[in-house]
Amino acid sequence: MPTNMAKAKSTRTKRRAAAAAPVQTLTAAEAAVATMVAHGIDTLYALPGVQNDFLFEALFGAGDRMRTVHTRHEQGAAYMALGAALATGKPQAYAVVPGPGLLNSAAALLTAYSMNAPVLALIGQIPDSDIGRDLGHLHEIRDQAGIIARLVDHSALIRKPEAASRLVANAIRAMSSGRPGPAALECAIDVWGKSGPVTLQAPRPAPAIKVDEGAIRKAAKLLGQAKRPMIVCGGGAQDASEEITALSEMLQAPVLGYRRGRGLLDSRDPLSVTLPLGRDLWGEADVVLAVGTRLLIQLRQWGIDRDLKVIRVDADAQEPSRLHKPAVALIGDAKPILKRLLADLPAHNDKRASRQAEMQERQAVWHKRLDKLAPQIAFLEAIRAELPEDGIFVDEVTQIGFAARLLLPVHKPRTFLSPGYQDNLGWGYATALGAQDARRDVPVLSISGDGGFLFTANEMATAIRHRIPLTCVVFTDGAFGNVRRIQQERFGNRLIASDLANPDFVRFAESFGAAAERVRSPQELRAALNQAFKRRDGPTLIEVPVGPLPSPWEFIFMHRVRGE
Ligand SMILES: Cc1ncc(C[n+]2csc(CCOP(=O)(O)OP(=O)(O)O)c2C)c(N)n1
Ligand SMILES: [Mg+2]
Repeated sequence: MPTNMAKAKSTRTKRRAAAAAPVQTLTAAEAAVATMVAHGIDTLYALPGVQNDFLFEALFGAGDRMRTVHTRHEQGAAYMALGAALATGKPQAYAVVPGPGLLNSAAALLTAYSMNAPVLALIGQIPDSDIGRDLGHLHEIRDQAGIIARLVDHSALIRKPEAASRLVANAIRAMSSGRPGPAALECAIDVWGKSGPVTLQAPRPAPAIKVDEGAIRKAAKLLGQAKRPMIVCGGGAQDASEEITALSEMLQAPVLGYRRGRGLLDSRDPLSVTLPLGRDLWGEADVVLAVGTRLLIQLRQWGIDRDLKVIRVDADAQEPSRLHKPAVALIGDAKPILKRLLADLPAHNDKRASRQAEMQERQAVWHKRLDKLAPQIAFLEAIRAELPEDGIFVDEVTQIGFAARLLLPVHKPRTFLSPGYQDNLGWGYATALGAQDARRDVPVLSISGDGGFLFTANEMATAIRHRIPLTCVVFTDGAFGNVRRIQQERFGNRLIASDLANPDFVRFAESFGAAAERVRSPQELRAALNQAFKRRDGPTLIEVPVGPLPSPWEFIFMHRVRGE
């Protein structure tokens, strides 16, 4: 197109956009809510309080355009937003009062940061002109903005209605541009309700990142000529499952996903591996393509040397060189980068024999050794038999969870939610509740130990109130079992702070109005899950009493296979 024509067209487009966005008189809260709706956020997980009264008034006014799901504790609201974000891949939001409300939600916000999850936190504030004066207002906390700035990369204070829409739009854009992650906006008690002239901001697409063609060619050559290529993927590869599958096939490269990378290559493909086989393969590889992963276990536990060339694909330009200088770093979204790599690779790729039979054999050898975890495996088999392929499994820091990371077959991306490097006990139930709320079309299964479950079990009331059909299985051993086993094995049975007094979990769940039963074997668990997944109007709890379970740690913390 000639330049003058292009200019005329862009002026026309701008004029049309301006015409479509008239100035309206809105409160800051109405502007914030309308902007979230325009950006596809249709649910706010929230717990009210006086600082945010005008926000809830705006939510009431928004009617069906914005659902408000209120929880029983702020950590529940924030974990629910996180679960919804992880299950959908789309931005989600929660709102809480300042001070204790913010701090109650902080573990979930921290987890959203660690997992690069697009969660928007709306946080109340004391009167605008008193912020920072330490006067002792209700819920005042010193330097709230400073605390927030340590938890998220993007934050701002809404000070007038005119700015509200732009600040919300900027926050949502920041949440999914570059390295995704949470954002937070504060707004004072006397600002949410103020009216002013507002131009609602429409969503703008994330800035396109130019793919480095030279780096693509270098990566394609390295991978094409590699004798033992391998792919490692993490949470940043969630949307590139198709490309990873195609690359694996083209290169006959095994794909390692341990927690957040599970399911990117279907577990039924013998090239799809977890730990510990992944570590053996890392020891043999000559070129590794690492997609959306910090590669911490590999570089720190398993080691690195000059014989291994690493190609990093990451949305964050800082990440690839943090621990080790890669041979090639490709910066941007995994999907378009891997698409370009797939287009270039055939020109450089060696003829490759199928590794299917070899990998099948090696998987079988490890499965024999992993049989040490037979009691956990039997329960996981019952779960896999009933949970449909697109059903979502939400992991916890519990014995069955550790085994699931190694052994549960996962068929699709975003169907295995695992808490990343925070590995925070108690994330499970509320995060799963958010996943189930956002994905009503598939069953979601939360697993917990008796320790982790009681962190957010109060949110069963939320499941009842909002008719969220989450199924949870609680494995009860009367202990912080993981801690207890370490005290037995490493500290000569000097048991401290690891035995638990439990409620009757079945009666506990029933008292909320949930369906509940106790089962005593994998067969009984399977039958109970079958019934639970059919129940679509409310939650189910299944308690499974277990004894001490065999330790998985030898398969997780494994010694070095490369370098010094
Ligand atoms: C927020 C948080 N606090 C403490 C821990 C330490 N921790 C790891 S496992 C565990 C015990 C888990 O007990 P339970 O949920 O009953 O699972 P089990 O090991 O008995 O299967 C604890 C306290 C943690 N991971 N996260
Ligand atoms: Mg336990």
